Amino acid sequence: MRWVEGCRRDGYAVLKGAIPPAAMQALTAELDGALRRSYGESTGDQHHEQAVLTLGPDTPLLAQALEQPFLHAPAQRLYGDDVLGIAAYGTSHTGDTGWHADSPREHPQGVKFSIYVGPTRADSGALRVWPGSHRSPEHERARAFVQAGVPDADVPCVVLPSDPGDVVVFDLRLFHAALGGGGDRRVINAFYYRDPTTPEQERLVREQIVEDYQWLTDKNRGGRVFDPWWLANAGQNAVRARWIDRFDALGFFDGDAERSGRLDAAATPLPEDVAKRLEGAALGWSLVDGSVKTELLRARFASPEGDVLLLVRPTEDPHPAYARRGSLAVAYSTLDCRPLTGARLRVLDALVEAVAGAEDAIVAAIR
Ligand SMILES: O=C(O)CCC(=O)C(=O)O
Repeated sequence: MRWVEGCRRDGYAVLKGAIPPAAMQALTAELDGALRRSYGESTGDQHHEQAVLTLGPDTPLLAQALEQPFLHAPAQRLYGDDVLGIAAYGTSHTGDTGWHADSPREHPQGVKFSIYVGPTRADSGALRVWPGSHRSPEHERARAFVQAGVPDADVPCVVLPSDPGDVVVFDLRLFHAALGGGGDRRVINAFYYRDPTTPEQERLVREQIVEDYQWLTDKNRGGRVFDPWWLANAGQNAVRARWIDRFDALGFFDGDAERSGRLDAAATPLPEDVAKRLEGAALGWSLVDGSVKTELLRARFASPEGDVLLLVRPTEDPHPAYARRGSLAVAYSTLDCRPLTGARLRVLDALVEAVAGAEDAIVAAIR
């Protein structure tokens, strides 16, 4: 069976030797440099990943990778010629990455390409996946299983060992993990979305992209996802030019005042009274920072259970990932890859309840 059919059915594929050794060496050197510039010589803590966006002039090869045939062509085979290249970033993982899916949603449909720059095996951080969990009802079955607190190593899976130059392809809805990885497991990542075709799909893509970019900029310590250099597209790459036009049409840049020119859409820091109410409600957590704009409050909290980014919208938002609390819809995104099960899940859910206690102040802020 061709890999494309396998990937559609099972949610994953490994493209062996897709990147020639010389290109791999150059990409790896860029990744190493970017991680060093951002984090110094230290590797991540246990359970905490380092991440750098790679769409800027400091990493020109990685920035172009999204539109180069070695990644773009497989993405086109999966989702058609108009597939959208959404982001490129590098990571260094330390320790195990627990079971999770990168997206719980059916839209946008998307795929991630992960290129491990060192060899990985079952006992050294190879990606492992739950085949078929990118589709319902297997997705829900896998979710219930991993959230029931089964040890990570006992979750039924297929292990995907890889060598430098291999591209591990997996659907954003597929449950995956990496165990036994030790320190500093470096990965070049790219992800793509199927171009939405209906107004409803466009809306879902727009919503998701706001969260993706927020997540990426948070991981990247505040850097911009689309570096002005990438947007300037000095080399006039036709694929990139089409993506930028499409991103504009879809409203991806709405949260970016500078890019979109829509300054009224920009977020402002949390008003002091809202920050106080949140801090008072979420005892045991410290509010790191936050912002508000129309229909969206973001607040980042720190606790011994890790950092978490909370997104609060009005309750009319039908997004399935949001919990409804009174007139609010609340979602959170953890900022590390520790498993979201058992006690940790309960503590994070309790944070949602606590924050919902400041409902009136939040509603006033995002109105
Ligand atoms: O290598 C790893 O730690 C897994 C990475 C992962 O889960 C991801 O990229 O979503």
